[in-house]
Amino acid sequence: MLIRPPSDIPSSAITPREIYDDRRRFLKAAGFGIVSGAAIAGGLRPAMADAAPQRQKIGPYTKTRFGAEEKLTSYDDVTSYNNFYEFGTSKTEPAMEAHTLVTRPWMVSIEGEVKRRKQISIEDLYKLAPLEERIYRMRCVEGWSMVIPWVGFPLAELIKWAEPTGNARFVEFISLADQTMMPGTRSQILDWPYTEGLRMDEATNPLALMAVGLYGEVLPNQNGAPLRLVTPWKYGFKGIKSIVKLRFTDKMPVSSWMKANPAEYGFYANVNPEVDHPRWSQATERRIGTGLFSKRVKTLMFNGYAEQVAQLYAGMDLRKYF
Ligand SMILES: Nc1nc2c(c(=O)[nH]1)N[C@H]1C(S)=C(S)[C@@H](COP(=O)(O)O)O[C@H]1N2
Ligand SMILES: [Mo]
Repeated sequence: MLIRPPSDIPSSAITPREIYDDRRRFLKAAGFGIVSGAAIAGGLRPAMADAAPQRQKIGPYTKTRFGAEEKLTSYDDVTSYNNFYEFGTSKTEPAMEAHTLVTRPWMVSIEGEVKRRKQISIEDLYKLAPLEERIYRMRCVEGWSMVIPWVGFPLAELIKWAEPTGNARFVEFISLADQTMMPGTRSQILDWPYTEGLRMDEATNPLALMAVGLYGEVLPNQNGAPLRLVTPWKYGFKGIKSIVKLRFTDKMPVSSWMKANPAEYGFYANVNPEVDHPRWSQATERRIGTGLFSKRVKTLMFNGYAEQVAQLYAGMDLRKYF
């Protein structure tokens, strides 16, 4: 993913969505019926298909004004083309491997510069605020994008509940790093646990969502169950998955990707077609699911959410604060 430019990834490690979909269609036509993505990508191991977790409806939730006009990326693409290094560095591994993640019981620890330094259960988090659907365009730093109907609640509601002190200027987010449930954490590809951060005004922006579901269903493990961050104006790596801790601080947190490669991954990670990644252009993107030879589309400033977030960065040199 972020370690290598897309062109350096051996073709053996890639299953382009379009080829995958063709295989799926072929398998259906051949009478295999509904076969899970895991089974296909793993070479049709029936045991894996059996282990595929049950899909579970989420609700109730409301639809809001946060809906993109664009065509949604298919459920299959959203849930089988993932980045989740705790389950491997390829796009297909998370869907195959993340069934080992146990998401109940699940506690989230609230720490640092807040009045409520507490553990809160995922059940209580669901009760903090009404769930909403938000259709967001998502842009990975690698150059691909999706349109995903998330279900969640504003991060601002969780922050309000936590009651930050006057010293809280940033929020640090920390993922689970369990070597038994997450095979990827047994190798040092990143400095585990995966961590991310937001400035407080970014975190309380109405766009920042704590997602617990997608497509009207409970978040699949590979998408970061049971709780993940979604900040659609930033590159995908800000959207930290399977969160177990929020720490409020007065200092800018150092995220896992900043630690791994500070020249390539900055704290802000705002989508910006004018600031290239040192190893590739960020001017255009490939919308997943639109065909292998479909034209790349122009990437928009702040991923098209400038109206909502540009004021957060007024006066900042976005080449320096990338
Ligand atoms: N804990 C954790 N969170 C993570 C990642 C990861 O490897 N580990 N990958 C990030 C990256 S690079 C992207 S693009 C998005 C992908 O989210 P999706 O698979 O739900 O589309 O998750 C982000 N959150
Ligand atoms: Mo990404």
